[in-house]
This record gives sequence, C-alpha cells and structure tokens, in this order.
Amino acid sequence: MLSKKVEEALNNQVAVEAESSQFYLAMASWAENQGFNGTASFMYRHSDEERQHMLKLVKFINERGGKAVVPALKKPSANYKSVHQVFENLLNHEIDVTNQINEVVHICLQEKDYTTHNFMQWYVSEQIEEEALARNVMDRLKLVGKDNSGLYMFDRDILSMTADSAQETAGA
Ligand code: OFO
Repeated sequence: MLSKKVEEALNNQVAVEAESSQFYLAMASWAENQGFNGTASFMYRHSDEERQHMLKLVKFINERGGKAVVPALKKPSANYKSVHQVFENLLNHEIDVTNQINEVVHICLQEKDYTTHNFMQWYVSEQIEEEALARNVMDRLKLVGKDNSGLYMFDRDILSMTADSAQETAGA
C-alpha cells in the first residue's frame, strides 16, 4: 500500500512524464515542418518513450492500491529557433526530470517504502542514459556549428543515435 506522500510524489511524476511527452511531440512537429526529418523522428520516438514512462507509473500506482491521476497538460511552445535550441531544451529538460526523480526516491526513503524505491531505480538508470544521449547530441551539434551541410549530415545521422550508442561513446 502506498502512503499518501508517495502516492502524491508518483502522481506528480506521472505529470512530469506526460509533459515530457508533449514537449518532445511539439519539437518533433516543429522539426518535421522545417524539413529536419531525422530530428523529427528522433523526437517522435522520444515522445513515445516518455508516454511509456508515464504509463508504467500509472499502472504501478494502481497496482499498489493508489489512484493514478491523468493530468491536464500545459501547451508547449510550437516555435524553436534552431535544431541546436531544440536539443539544448531536451538536455535541460532531462536534467530537470532527473532532479524530480531524485526527489521521488528521497520521499520513498523518508517513508520507508522500499518497494517503490526499488521500482524507481529503473527511472534512475533511464535518466543516466537519457542525459548521456542528450549530451552526446549537443557535442555533435557543437562540432557542426553553423555549417548547413554539417547540419544536413547531423540530421541524417541522428536517426541511428540511441541511448546505448551514447553510453558507448561516453565510455559508460
Ligand atoms: Fe522519462 O525519461 Fe526523459 O524525461
């Protein structure tokens, strides 16, 4: 059984994951309209993954005797200045999400809820991968700079970038 505090923290995380999904969907749509098809598919895929993260939490809350709450969502921005800005937003957003996850883990320990603590470890590892991936993409974009043909190649190559390949490059 979940304590009220843990249930609230998990429901808050449901909203965070749902908002991540919306945010990346907005970026995917922007990229598609700008002709950056590789970036668009990367973001569509990322948006789907965030929805899965949300569902995993919804099911866990309900299985443990709580009530999952499906949240209202803020409208994300539809306009971005550049592909660089899109990925910078992605990295900053993932860093915020990691902080939120750490907060949930902290509450689990305070409440002595070791079952939920164990469940949350999946999210802890996931954040390491997602931050590594976002940093790796930013490093590549720094090399590209303002060069248009470099950006074209980047957009083509982004399709093959996954969290696993980012970790290999990072030597993790
Ligand atoms: Fe849910 O992993 Fe990103 O935010």
